[in-house]
Amino acid sequence: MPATKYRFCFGPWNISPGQDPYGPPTRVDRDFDWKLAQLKKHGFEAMMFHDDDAVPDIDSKSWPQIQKEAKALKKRLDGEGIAIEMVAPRLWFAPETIDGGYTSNDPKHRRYAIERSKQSIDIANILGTDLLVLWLAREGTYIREAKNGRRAIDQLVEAFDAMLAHDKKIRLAIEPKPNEPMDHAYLPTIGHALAAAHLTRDPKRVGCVIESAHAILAGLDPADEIDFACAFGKLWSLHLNDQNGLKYDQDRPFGCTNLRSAFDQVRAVERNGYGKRAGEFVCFDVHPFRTTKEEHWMAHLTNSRQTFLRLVEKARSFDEKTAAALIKDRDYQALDQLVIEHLLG
Ligand code: GLO
Ligand code: MG
Repeated sequence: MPATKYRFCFGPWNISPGQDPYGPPTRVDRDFDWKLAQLKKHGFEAMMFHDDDAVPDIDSKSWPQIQKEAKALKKRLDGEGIAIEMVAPRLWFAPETIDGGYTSNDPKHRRYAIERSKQSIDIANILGTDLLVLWLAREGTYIREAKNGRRAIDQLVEAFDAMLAHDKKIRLAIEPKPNEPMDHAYLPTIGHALAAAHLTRDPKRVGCVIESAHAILAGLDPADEIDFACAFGKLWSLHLNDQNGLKYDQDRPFGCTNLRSAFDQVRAVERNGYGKRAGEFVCFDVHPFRTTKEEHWMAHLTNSRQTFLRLVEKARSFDEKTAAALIKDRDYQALDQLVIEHLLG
């Protein structure tokens, strides 16, 4: 089988201006045109979009207006030869989603979340992608007793069902994350997401997105998460990045903290053939450090891409024969060193 020729992607939010909960931006934010130009210049082939990245101030606009702007964006990106990887309803900014979207205790707010998700599906149709990513940011609670965990699963499934019914072709890719912004999330891992898929009206159209940092925050190995999702044919997008331990979600450059784990993720991607099918991109959900100067603003993305490609070479040149012999002999001590020498060499 021919080797995968990987194609790369990021979202406009990945060129972020540096604010954190303790301080303001450190770089002057740039407009969409600049970000698109950077994406092209650095050899990325696709962009991911929140619904309000595609149509800013979306809640203040009528559907005809939203449609008009989405169509103009599609025309623009087609003209530039840039694919749209997915659309994601940004359900964590609006006043209606303070207590969560699909699992809010207020029925009006749950309705808002579902209607906005359906609208995102209509936008995805205009933008020519069948993938709706659901990062369930506020589907959890800070106070466990404030919500009913059993009812929350029913509400999530009800919301997924409404989306699946709204469009016969749309695929939902759940992006689990165990915490942040919430204390605990209701679908914290890929196992939870894929199990919930089976409660929906059309499990075939519910899959997942794996983000390296989210797996690490759940105490899991991102490479194992990739293999697990692929065993179900459910890895529909991939957010590679890195994370230094159990802290806030760091979205560090891919491989910058744990090169060996990054190597293992690339091996998992390679052995499962992720990236071969149309619409499969390697996305980097990374942010620049707050200290990054404007002139180095793309480095976290270009470095992630370069590290990924270097690790593809490493995965392809790994001495599989020797590794197989060591595995047969149960000499995992030598196998361990074989990997280290290969990465160092
Ligand atoms: C945050 C998530 C976020 C999503 C994005 C797409 O932790 O990783 O960046 O990937 O909003 O839905
Ligand atoms: Mg992500």
